[in-house]
Amino acid sequence: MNRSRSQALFRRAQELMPGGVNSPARAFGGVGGEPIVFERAQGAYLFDVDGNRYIDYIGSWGPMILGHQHPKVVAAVHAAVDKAFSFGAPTPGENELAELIIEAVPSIEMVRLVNSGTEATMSAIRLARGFTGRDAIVKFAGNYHGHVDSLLVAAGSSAATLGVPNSPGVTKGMAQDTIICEYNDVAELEQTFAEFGPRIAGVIFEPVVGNMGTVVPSAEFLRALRELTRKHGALLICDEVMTGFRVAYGGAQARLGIDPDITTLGKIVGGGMPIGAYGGRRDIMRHVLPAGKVFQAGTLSGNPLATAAGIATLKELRDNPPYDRLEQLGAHLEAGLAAAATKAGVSHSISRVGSMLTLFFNSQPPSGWKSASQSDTAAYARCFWAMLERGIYLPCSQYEALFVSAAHTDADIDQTVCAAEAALAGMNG
Ligand code: KE4
Repeated sequence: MNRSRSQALFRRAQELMPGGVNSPARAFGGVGGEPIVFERAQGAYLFDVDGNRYIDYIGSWGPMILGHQHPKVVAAVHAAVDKAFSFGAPTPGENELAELIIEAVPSIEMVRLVNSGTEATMSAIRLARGFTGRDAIVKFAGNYHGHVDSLLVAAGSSAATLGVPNSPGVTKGMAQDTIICEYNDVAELEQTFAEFGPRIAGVIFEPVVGNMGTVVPSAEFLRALRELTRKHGALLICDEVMTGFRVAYGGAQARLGIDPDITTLGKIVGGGMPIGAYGGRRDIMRHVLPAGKVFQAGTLSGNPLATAAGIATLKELRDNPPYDRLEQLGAHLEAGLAAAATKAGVSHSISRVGSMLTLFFNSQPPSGWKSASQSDTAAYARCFWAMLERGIYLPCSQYEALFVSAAHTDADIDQTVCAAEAALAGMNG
C-alpha cells in the first residue's frame, strides 16, 4: 500500500505534537511503525489520506457502534450546529440525553454530563471520597479509567502498552491512596478489605475489561465486589465508559446483573463527539455541586453538538436495537479468527462479549493482568501489520479490544477472516 502522504504528514506531526499524536493509544507504541493518517470514514470503513480503504475494528475506540456517518446522527448534528455551538447555559438537549441515560441504565437515578471518560471517572472518585469521607480507592491492574492522576497506577490501555503504568508526574501523595488488586482475584479483594476496609471510599472496575484486551469477570468476583463494598460502606463504581450501550443497551450491568452505586459513561453516549457522564443513586448524586458540596464543573459540559450526537445515537440504539446482529457478527468473527489461528498452528485464545473481543496470542483467555501480560505482544504486532497490509484496521495493541459496528456486514467479516488466514499462516513461515 502506498502511504507516502500519511508518512509525510506524520513526520510533520512529530515536530508539532509529542509523539505526533494527541493520545498515546493511537501512536502504534504496541506494534511499532508509524500511525496511519486518516481523512474520512463511512459505515464500517476508514479512508486514509492516500486513498487506501480499511475495514475499521476500532470505531474511534468504541463510540462508533452504529458505524461512521450514520445519517440520523449526521442530521442531528447539522441541525444543532445551525442553532449554536455552545451557550454555557442549560439547554433542552441536556434534559433529553439525561432522560435517555436514566431510562436505559438500571442503577442511574441522576446523572451529570462532562466532556470525557476521564472527567467522569475523576469526578466519580472525588464524589465517592466526598460522600464517604474516606480516602482510599481500590482499582485493578490492567483496568484503565482515563488519565486520572490517582488512577494511573498499574493502568491498562496505552499506559500498559507503553510500559509506564506508574506515570512520571504522579506523586507519591496522589498514588498513596490507591490500592491495586488483581482482577478476578476474590481472595485478594477479601484480604484488601480485611486490611483497609474502614479507609476505602470506593472500588472502581471495568465490568468487562477492554483495556488489557477483553477480560471477562467471574460471577464470584462480581458478587464479591458488591458484597464487600456494601459490608464495609464503600461505593462500587462501575466504569462503563467502554461497555455502556456497547455490550447491551443498559450496559454490562444490565447484561451481568451488577448493581453499582455510581456508573461512569463516555464514548457511545456522545456518538463520536466529546462527552462523558457519571451517575448513580440520587442520595449520592445530590452531593455534587451546586446541589451538594463536591466540586465539579466544565465549560463545555452538556455541549449542544455533543448532546445532539448522543441523543441521536441512543435513540437509534433504543428504537432499532442492533444487539442481536452485533452478537451474530461478533460470533462470526470469533469463529473465523479462531479457525484461522488453529489452522496456522498459532497459540491463541479469544475473549468476547457481544461486539467487543480480543484475539490473544496467549494459550489461555486471560483472567487478569498477571495472565494478560504474558501474551506474545511481538506476535500480535506481526499479525497487526499483516492485517493492515490487507486492509484490516485492528487495535494497535494486544491490550485493547476490537469492536464490530452495526455497519459491518457478513462480507466484511468474511474478508477479515480471509485476511487473517493469510496473515497468521505467514507468521509460522
Ligand atoms: P477518555 O478520557 O479517553 O474519553 O475515557 C477514558 C476511559 C475511561 N474508562 C474506560 C473503561 C476507558 O476505556 C477509557 C478510554 N479508553 C481508551 C481506549 N482503551 C481511549 C483511547 C485513548 O486514550 O486514546
